Amino acid sequence: MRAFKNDSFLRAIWRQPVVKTPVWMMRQAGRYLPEYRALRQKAGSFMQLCKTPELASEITLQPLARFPLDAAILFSDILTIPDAMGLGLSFKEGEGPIFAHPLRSEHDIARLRVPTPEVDLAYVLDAIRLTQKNLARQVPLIGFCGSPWTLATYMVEGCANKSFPRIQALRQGDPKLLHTLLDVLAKSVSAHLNAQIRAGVNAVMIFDTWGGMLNTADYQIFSLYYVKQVITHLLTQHEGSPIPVILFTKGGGQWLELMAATGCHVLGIDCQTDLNDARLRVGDKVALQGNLDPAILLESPERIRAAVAKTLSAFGKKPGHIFNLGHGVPQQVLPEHVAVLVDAVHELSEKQIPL
Ligand code: 1CP
Repeated sequence: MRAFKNDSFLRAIWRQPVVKTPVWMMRQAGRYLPEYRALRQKAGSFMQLCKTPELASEITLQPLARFPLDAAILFSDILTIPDAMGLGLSFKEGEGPIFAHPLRSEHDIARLRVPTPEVDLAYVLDAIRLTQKNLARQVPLIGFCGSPWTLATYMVEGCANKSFPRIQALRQGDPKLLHTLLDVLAKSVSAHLNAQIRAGVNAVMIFDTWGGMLNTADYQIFSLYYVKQVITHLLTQHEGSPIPVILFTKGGGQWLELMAATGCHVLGIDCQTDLNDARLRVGDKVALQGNLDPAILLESPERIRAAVAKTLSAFGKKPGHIFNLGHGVPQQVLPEHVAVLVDAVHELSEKQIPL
């Protein structure tokens, strides 16, 4: 295995002892950083940032220049796959994603093809190669995709629509057609993750942001089944290093045992789930990543430190914890507060007394 200057993230994933609990944050590169906002303005659009490897790489590294984070996550988006399938993605400032050609008919779904990542998503792979060069093995780089179900919600709705009327109607009215869509998405996601692995990412994360809206039976049928399909088809190693898989289902706290049985190596834990309870339930089957409430970052440094201490002690001084938020960094957070969080995780975990 090629060494990293700081490998605590990978050590924690494999549940090996670490001196300090590793920490990274979902959306660590993003709108709370003034240097991100400046670059986005210069580039003109979010997609321009994603599609220009030099800019995507620069943004990936922005939070690492400020904070001693233990992992980098590629700056990109889960919706690049539907864009590569021809749906025409754009982001309106403050309004989230919009597709020019959302899926509106059986014909729209039937004609979808699995993209060829090396051609249709080459800009993501170029960004990975450039970022790895710039990172110079300081810390590992995480690649990612959305789950088939989560991608399907955006592709069918056409935009961010938290009540999901169209995908709910499809699920109730034509589940067979929905399965056709999920199947082509599962193949697309595993192809894209494998291409990311070949381009050099050191771990992959699957974001199942909308799995939690399903009932337990439907979660297994429409989300978990396809996540399992994806994981089954992933390269398990690259250039002699094992490639771990992190699975995050927002609102999935009640299904941790099912999620841990997918073949993933880490479960992302949201803030609705108690970390100690999660650890007791999955035992040493997988490592856990999470789960500080992102809203804490809007409070005072003292309260941030206290909340970090609470999260660390909820997990306990055992191997297998990667500190993270329960969801992404809110836009309004002061970068100085993120510095407080990262330092607190490192300092307090080093001093933490075995429970
Ligand atoms: O400047 C801007 O307006 C863009 C804001 C932004 C950012 C910083 C978007 C639009 N995407 C991203 C980057 C991003 N997206 C990353 C980069 C790495 C990092 O974490 O630093 C990642 C991993 C994602 C993943 C992503 N995109 C998810 C899954 C994670 C989650 O938040 O649950 C989802 C659902 C998306 C879709 C998306 N992209 C952007 C927005 C605002 C959204 C959410 C839309 C909605 O509210 O439904």
